[in-house]
Amino acid sequence: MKPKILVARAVFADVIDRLREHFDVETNDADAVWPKAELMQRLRGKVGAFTTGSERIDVEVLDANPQLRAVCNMAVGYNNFDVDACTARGVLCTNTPEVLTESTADFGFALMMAAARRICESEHFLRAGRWTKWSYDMFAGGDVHGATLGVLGMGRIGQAIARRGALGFGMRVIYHNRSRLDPAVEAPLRAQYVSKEELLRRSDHLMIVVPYGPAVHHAIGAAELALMKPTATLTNIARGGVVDDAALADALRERRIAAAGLDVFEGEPKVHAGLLAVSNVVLTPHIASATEATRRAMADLAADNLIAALGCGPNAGRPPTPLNPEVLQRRT
Ligand code: 8YV
Repeated sequence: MKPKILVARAVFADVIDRLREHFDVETNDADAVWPKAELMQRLRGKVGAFTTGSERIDVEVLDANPQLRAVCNMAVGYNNFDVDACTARGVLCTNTPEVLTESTADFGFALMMAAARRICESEHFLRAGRWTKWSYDMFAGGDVHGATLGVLGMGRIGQAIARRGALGFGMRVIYHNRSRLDPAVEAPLRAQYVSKEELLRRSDHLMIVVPYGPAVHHAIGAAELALMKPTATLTNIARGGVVDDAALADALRERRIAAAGLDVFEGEPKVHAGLLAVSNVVLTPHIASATEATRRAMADLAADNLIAALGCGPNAGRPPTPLNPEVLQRRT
């Protein structure tokens, strides 16, 4: 009998077929976001789960399913996993780093440019039939080229955005991170490490790419927004919760910063009413990694991880991107 797994959201059919070669697979053909009780119930008897950011794997879920051996996220972010609780129970966690870096960086840059150059705001104006004449200051925004790009969270995606800014757009790059990068990594990006306060004060375009965790909850709130230039933009492609959305909506409404580009939200898919009410923000539904090729690569990597984590396939026991490899060492 094949081991049982759960694929918690709809995904490419050929990826499911590949999983079926090794496992007895329960799928979610309706692509519903299951409430926690239903997720726990569907996990009964499953040794592995293919998950996305929508499925929270916490102590309650784990304790209701002590047979679980691996949870494999189709996402680089893994704040939906309680990794420590998984490790304590011998459950391997994996994510999908690298494969989405460039697509996500492209999207972050596009959001920043759309916010700075007021692309969505002006498009809505045109579609509403309000364009009757050219004016010297119509939708005048801020320049991106030659401006100061501030990156909060200089991991893989932050570095890919910095590269676009420095090499493609002649931007000065400043960044803040838990720790300073090796100067050999900074040099080709022409990136300067600064304090968080200096980052906020100097950035013309602030890019939030820091992974979410309790330590960065509301890392950008009213006090931080108050340090920013009135001409600055803020782009968040990290996670909802890093930015205090209510405080950001106030700052945008009162034009204390010029504009924002947001792909992630606190409590998404709900979006704060204050953000929906202002025109100087570009809002997208968590699609920064959404290119056909990248979503395929993410799904393939999550499946590779699950197959290997459960001791199948050519890499049995050696999943490519484990988050808690100590679980594997304990298994040998
Ligand atoms: C995913 C993401 O699309 O990888 C991440 O961390 O935020 C996105 O690329 C989303 O989390 C669905 O799993």
